[in-house]
Order: sequence, then C-alpha cells, then structure tokens
Amino acid sequence: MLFTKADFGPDFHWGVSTAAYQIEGAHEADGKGPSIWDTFSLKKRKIANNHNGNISCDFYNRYVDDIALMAQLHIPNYRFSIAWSRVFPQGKGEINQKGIDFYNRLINRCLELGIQPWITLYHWDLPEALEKKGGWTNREMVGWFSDYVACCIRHFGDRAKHWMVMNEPMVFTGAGYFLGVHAPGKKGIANFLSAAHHAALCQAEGGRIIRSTRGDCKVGTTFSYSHIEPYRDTEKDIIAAYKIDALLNRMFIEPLLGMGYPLKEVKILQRIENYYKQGDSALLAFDMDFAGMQNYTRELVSHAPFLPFIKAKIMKASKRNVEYSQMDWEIYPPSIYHALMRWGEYKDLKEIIVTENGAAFTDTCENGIVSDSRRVQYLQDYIAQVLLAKNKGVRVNGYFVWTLLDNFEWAEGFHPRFGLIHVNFDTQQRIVKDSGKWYSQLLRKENKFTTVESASEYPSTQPSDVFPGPRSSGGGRI
Ligand code: IFM
Repeated sequence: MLFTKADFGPDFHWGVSTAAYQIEGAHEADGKGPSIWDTFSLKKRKIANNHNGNISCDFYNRYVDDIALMAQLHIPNYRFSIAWSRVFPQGKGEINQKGIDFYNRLINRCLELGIQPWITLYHWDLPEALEKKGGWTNREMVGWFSDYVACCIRHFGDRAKHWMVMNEPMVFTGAGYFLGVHAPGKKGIANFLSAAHHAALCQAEGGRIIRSTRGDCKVGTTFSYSHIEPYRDTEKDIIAAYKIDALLNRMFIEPLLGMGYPLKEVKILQRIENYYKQGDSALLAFDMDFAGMQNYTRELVSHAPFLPFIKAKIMKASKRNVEYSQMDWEIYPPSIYHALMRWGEYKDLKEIIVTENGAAFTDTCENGIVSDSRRVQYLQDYIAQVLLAKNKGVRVNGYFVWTLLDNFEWAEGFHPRFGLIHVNFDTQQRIVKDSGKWYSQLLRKENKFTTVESASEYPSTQPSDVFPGPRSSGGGRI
C-alpha cells in the first residue's frame, strides 16, 4: 500500500508546531515580563548543561525569514503559541502593546504567504508575577487566564481562525507541580491536584470565551497521549498500566467531555475534590470543535509496590532492547494508530487533529546537508498509521510535525533535536534537513510513499488491546 497527501482528503490540515519559549528568545525585548521558564532555567542544575531559552532560535527577530522558509517548504498551517508575559508583562492588568504588535506582525506574515496561523494560548510559560501569587495552585488563575484569553481572541481572532487553549496540561502540571522537574519546580500531591483542577477549569473556560467572542473560529485544546501497555502479561502489571493510562491519558480530556476525572481508577485523584467549588463539575465540560493529540511513543508499565500513590512505573525504552530516540522514547509507529482508535471511541469528540508528532535524533551536518534518514522513516511510518486509523473511520483531520526548528527542549536543553530545520545555535544558520525536504515533497506533490497494511505488522511483545474503550466496563479490572 502506498500513500499520498490526497489519500487524506482535501480538507486535511497539514502543518508544523512550535512554542514561544522554545524558539522566540528575546526574553526581555519590548517590555516582555519574565515567565516561569525565564526564571527556572536560570537556576543551577535545573536544565541539562544549564541551557536557557534567552536567545534560543531568535525567532522573535527572525520570524520573517523563518516563515518564508516555511512557505518555501509548502507548509500550509503553522501552530505557534503566544507568550502570555509579552502580552501582559505582569500576567494581568496593563497590556503591552509591543507584545500585541509582534503577534500581529507574525500572523500577518503567515497570511501574506498563504499560511494559516493556529494559536496555542498556553504552552507552559506562565508569567512569573502570577507564579508569585501561587500560579496554577491559586484558583484566581481562572480569572487571570480568562482575561488573557479574552484579550488574545479580541486582538487576533479576526485573522487567526484556529485556537488551542492549552498545550498538554498533564505535562505542565505533572512535571511542573508534582515532580518539580519543569518550571516552576514545585512538588507534591497538593500542588499537583490544585494546579490540575484549575488548569482543567481554565481549558473549558478558555473554550467558552473563544466561542462566545468569535463564533467563526474553531476552538480546541491539546493533550499528550502515549499508548500504554503492561510490561508483562500479569494481573499486577495490567492494573498498573490501567492506572497510568487513566492518569496520563484520561485525566484532562474526560472532564472536558463531561465524563469527570477518572477518580475510581486512580484513588489518589479523589483528593482533587478538596479544590472543588459548587458547580465545578459542570464548568469542567466544554464541547470543543476539535481535540489535539500529541503522540510520540508507547509506554510499558510495570507494578512498582514501593512507588507512592500509584504503585506503577514506566519502563525506560533504553532498557528494553527497542529502538528509541534522543528522548529515550521508543519508536513505535502503531502507538499513534492505537491512540487514535481509542479517541475514536469518544463519541462526543467531533474532530481530532494530531497537533504534535516527531522525533529527536543526533543529526549530523556535513557540507551543509543534514541526512536525517531515521526522522524521515519515523514520520513516514507514523503518518501511515494515521491514515490507517482514518481509513477505519476515526475522525482525524490534521497532522502537525513537532517541530519546525531545532529548539530548546525544556529540561533537556538544546541537546535533543526535533526540527525539520537544523539550527546552528552559534550562528543562527538554518539548514533544511532531509526530513524537511521529504515533508515538503509530501505536501507538494502526489508522490507515493510506502506504508504498512496494518498496525499488527509491528511485532509487539505485549498484548496491545488490553484496555477496553474509554470509561467502559474495564474499570472493574482494578
Ligand atoms: O517540545 C515538546 C513540546 O513543547 C510539547 N510536546 C512534546 C514536545 C517534545 O518533548
């Protein structure tokens, strides 16, 4: 079986994704206030090699050329995020007109070159001034966030027609407020649960504000999703995998769909009700136009009796004799197929867009050429699996590569390179990698690309369909 762009249909949205803190640099330019990532990355030993995003890809000053490069590659849709502290340096109150001007110029540049802007409102860079007031653990976040969303949709909604309220709430609350490995570096179950509940309220409220302000815009939000399997086919590992799946994959999407948090499956989550106010259950739900899926890998989970709260642990890919990327994420194309099939079972999900997928490899640049054949293979294989799911009737209608440019990969610094375009961080030179050329060809021509017949062509040592559908009778297994 071969695939072309045409197999996905004329309305399928192809694109690339980035995030403000990861590429913009210019951390103090034109009145921008500090974000939690500006301050966190300056602390010692928080980021690999003590890297920070102060300059990064200098996209703030180079966006004109970078968008031109995107247009040369025939990429029709560009997902980027707005840095909240460029717009509101103190998180709230007075607007910074120069911040608004920058995103106006960026949106206009995209449109001039025929590229549709897709805007993420929150991709983890909370204004530091709000963190000083407790950040996501403070319920006042709902009001601050609402004002920020209202400001952005008012200023940019006339031209930007696709909006995503948040990027991966599970990751920024889990890594930032439970494990302390991302900004703001807070730890513990109370910080996590309060942050998570307020983020879940904000994701729905953001949707309501966008819809009521501009009914002509499509509104969605994005979630991380890794296909999860038990490490061994034992009752204990199956239960452990089921809990991790509920926590990592279901905790934010199900309340949005009106299903509530998966409290029965992960008992510790029941403490989230300590942060409820009357009426919250209804406020958590909102009927988004689309949900963004961000899938990279699958995780194998084993029972871990000594780990607190959930008694389950993820087995590293590098210890499992499988192929893996610079992030230590297994390369396993059927993960995206299983993920999409699973979301396909959520009857109330109108449309799915794969808002991120991609891989970090150690690229080498020789004579101005980056031959990243592993990334080409990765993209080809994952996209083929998206088509398999689509052909089975899943309402998936878009695919965005993570990412356009090599950039600042959070706690890992600049070491992992995910880009379709290589960046020399000393000179800021850009070189389109072979994967960028490959993606461009897919988008431009009716080329045929080899694909696979079914997800089962990939050998799996584990039963891959151990989980019943979302919120079906499987809860009884625990
Ligand atoms: O770089 C991140 C991005 O910010 C959010 N999703 C996963 C990517 C790769 O780790």
